[in-house]
Amino acid sequence: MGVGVVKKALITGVTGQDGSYLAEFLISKGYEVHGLIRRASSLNTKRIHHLCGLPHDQNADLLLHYGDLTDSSGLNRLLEKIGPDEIYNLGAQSHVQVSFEMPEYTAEVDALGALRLLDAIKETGLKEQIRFFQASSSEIYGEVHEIPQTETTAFCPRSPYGVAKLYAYWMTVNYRKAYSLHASNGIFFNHESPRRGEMFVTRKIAQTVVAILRQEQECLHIGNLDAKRDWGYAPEFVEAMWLMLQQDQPDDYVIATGESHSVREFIERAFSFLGATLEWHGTGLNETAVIKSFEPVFDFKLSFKKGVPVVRVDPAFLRPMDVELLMGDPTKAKHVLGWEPKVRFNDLVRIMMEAALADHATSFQNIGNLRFAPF
Ligand code: NAP
Ligand code: G4F
Repeated sequence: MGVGVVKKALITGVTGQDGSYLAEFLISKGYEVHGLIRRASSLNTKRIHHLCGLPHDQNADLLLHYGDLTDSSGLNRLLEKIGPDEIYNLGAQSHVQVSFEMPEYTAEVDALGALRLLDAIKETGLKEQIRFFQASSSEIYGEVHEIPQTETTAFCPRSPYGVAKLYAYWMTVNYRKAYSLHASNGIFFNHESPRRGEMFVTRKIAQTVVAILRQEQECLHIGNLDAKRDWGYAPEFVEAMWLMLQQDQPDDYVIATGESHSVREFIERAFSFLGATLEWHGTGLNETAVIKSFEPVFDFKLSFKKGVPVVRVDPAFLRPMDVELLMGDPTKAKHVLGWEPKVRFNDLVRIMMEAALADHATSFQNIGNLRFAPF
């Protein structure tokens, strides 16, 4: 590519948490950024609204195209039309619990969606030009075989989502080897932010804890308290995606913090951010927590009802199978990409809680607690 030529990137999943941060990042690097969005009955663009401009605006930072990962002909047309230099495949049915309810659809989008893009690249004649990033997931490790997990740890997924992502992982490797595509997998461990969907546990906890201490909600209904996750900060993770595509050689990388904490620890730290400590009672489905002490650290009114459980285990949020412990080793990413996480667990909880307090001007009662029929 000659000096001064603007690089073009296509992002699937641009309306999601990572897609929105990646779009901002690539725009800041001077890319022409295109995003794939699904048609929805109401607007699904709140995370990227600030990048979109008006319909007649030729100079909008982000150019949107309707499409879907289940629609090969649309994807093929889009590649021909845009002629991207880099494709970031972030689109997915990304909720693990939902994947147990919609296994076939999850495979259609998360597994075959990646294949459709890889094959479109191979068939368009742009194979020499396009570099491809696949948003792989630590869910592909599933059952714990090794701690911490590295690029060489065995895969043993424990959800339809994990299985679908593993198919996409291997297809990416296969297209790289068979057709010399510049195609890389980022094996991303959990990463969070104020833009995280409300149905994921960190955002749900942060928002609900604020609602409880403002007496707008009585209790946090939660699933597996003892699952451990390696939680990082999403804006840092999108930079790793870009770094992978700037390498001469495509490869696969673990992107993680190297720390692991339980859902229980996240809850305790979220309450303690507002000055409350918890006392746990019972076990299993009967486990609850009440507030043991409360010393307000903010000058606005916060309070709670004494002796009333503020956390309850609820079977509606338990999965048929869960991944018990994820902890990634990002050494390869550090050495090859020069990528390192900066935001650690305590900072992350603070970021999520500060955002929940700020959000609170708009109502979010019971979000993340939508009740569906139990399994
Ligand atoms: P997210 O917030 O749930 O965003 C998912 C995106 O995919 C949304 O833009 C969604 O569009 C889009 N999408 C869903 N179905 C689609 C379809 N059929 N065709 C086209 N687009 C579709 O997810 P995220 O947290 O940003 O994660 C980004 C990617 O990284 C995902 O592939 C996820 O599986 C993977 N990942 C995430 C994490 C994490 O901790 N965040 C960790 C490992 C891997 P709508 O807005 O219209 O729903
Ligand atoms: O926040 P979660 O739903 O994230 P999960 O299942 O780890 O998946 C996320 O990270 C993956 C990377 O490892 C991504 F590939 C995937 O797309 C997604 O972004 O749940 C985290 C843990 C789980 O063990 C879950 O069982 O929290 C536990 N949990 C306990 N109570 C809950 C709840 N999870 C949710 N969503 N809601 C609960 O009430």
